[in-house]
Amino acid sequence: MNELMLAAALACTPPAWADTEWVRGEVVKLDPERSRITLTHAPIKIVKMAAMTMAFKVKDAAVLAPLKVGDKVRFEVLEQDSELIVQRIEAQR
Ligand SMILES: [Cu+2]
Repeated sequence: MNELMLAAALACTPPAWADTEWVRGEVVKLDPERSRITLTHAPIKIVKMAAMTMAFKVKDAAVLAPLKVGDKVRFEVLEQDSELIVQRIEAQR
């Protein structure tokens, strides 16, 4: 029974790109050497996370290059291996 329910759940999983969400935030710290960024972020619905300040991994450190601390940004986040990965991020100027 459990296996059947799991199979049904997997069949209903939307494609990965549909699991991303644009979130608003502000840059607190940049760590390109470790491909990480610390952001104060608004609530993230897809993972039911309240607003907070936390570090995210970025898919590619190059996305951090145009950013500086204090920038207001919007970013697209995706949950992968129970870690939140920033796919894209752009400053709102
Ligand atoms: Cu968070």
